[in-house]
Amino acid sequence: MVIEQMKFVPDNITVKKGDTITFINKDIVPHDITEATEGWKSGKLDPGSSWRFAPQKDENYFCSIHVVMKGRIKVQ
Ligand SMILES: [Cu+2]
Repeated sequence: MVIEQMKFVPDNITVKKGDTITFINKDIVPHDITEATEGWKSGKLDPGSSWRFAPQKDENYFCSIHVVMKGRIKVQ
């Protein structure tokens, strides 16, 4: 999935347990992925960089740099 124009695209996805998601920052500014309840972070994702994540359960996340950016992962 990608981050572009200040949005996670798609911002709501369903994956199977064991799947790995790759976030690619196609924007011109840095972003991060911050989990909403546990607070862990991807670390800053500079433009053009990517981050891989294998969710084990449903996650709500946002960008701590731009807190209006939000997304949800559902794990089946
Ligand atoms: Cu951001």
